[in-house]
Amino acid sequence: MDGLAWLELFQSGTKLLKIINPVIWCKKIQYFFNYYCRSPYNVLIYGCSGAGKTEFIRALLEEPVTEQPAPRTQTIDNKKIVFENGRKIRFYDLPGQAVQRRNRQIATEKIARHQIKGIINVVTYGYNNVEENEIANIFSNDPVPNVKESYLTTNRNAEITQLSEWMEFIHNGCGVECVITVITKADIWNKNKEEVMSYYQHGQYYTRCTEKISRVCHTCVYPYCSIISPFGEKPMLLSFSERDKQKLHKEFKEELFKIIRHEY
Ligand SMILES: Nc1nc2c(ncn2[C@@H]2O[C@H](COP(=O)(O)OP(=O)(O)O)[C@@H](O)[C@H]2O)c(=O)[nH]1
Ligand SMILES: [Mg+2]
Repeated sequence: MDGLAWLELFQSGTKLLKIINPVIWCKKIQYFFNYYCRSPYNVLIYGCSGAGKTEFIRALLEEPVTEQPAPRTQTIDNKKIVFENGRKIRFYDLPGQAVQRRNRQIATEKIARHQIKGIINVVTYGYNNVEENEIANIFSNDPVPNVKESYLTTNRNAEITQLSEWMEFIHNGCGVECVITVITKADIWNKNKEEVMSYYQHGQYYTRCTEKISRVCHTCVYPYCSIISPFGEKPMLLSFSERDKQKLHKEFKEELFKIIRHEY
């Protein structure tokens, strides 16, 4: 064979390799197997009413922002995220109001039946949704409206109280592999970032929750922001940008991907 024929043979060979690229095919097979043969990684989303659970799932799934805030969740909704390798996480959005305790119990029973792999507890450092009739009472009259400490403390205590609904189910062999605390509404509390992170990573929340369950499952705390929006419709000093929001989103998604691959 002359040189030209060798060159043609080589070029056809590389073309063929591109078509049957083993790396691409391995990835396709892996995706197919994960998507169709492996069950989703089920995650329960806890948090008080107005903490931002529904908005958090929407933001995480990169769904568009709706014109009106989501109505109060009354039933157990579920939504799925699919990763690039075909693994799925199914999120159960639980209603947060005190009167919905029975509905949350139905979901919690799934833990006892070993159907739940993860828990996400959505917290806000006390910045739960504020009803219109409460607005007048919760802001102090500083030059810039500030939320009263007493209001935040009451809501933080409610966060702690709600922990008991699911924490007793977290024990060796229960099947729950990780508990993630998501401190959402970072746009609102970012000015007090150190204080907020410290409360959840080392303070009262840590001693009442994370410290107790970290012996039996992976635990972590992540800041998050689903939407940049003023609290109680009052103007606020903004120390948080759209870029900060996207950075937190990216970091959190990467963490989730690691968790389902047990890379922790
Ligand atoms: N500023 C701000 N507001 C948020 C954020 N996430 C949720 N909210 C607001 O908090 C309120 C309650 O959110 P929602 O998701 O319905 O709470 P849920 O009851 O826990 O499901 C809504 O008015 C949301 O727009 C956030 O990251 N930042
Ligand atoms: Mg909701």
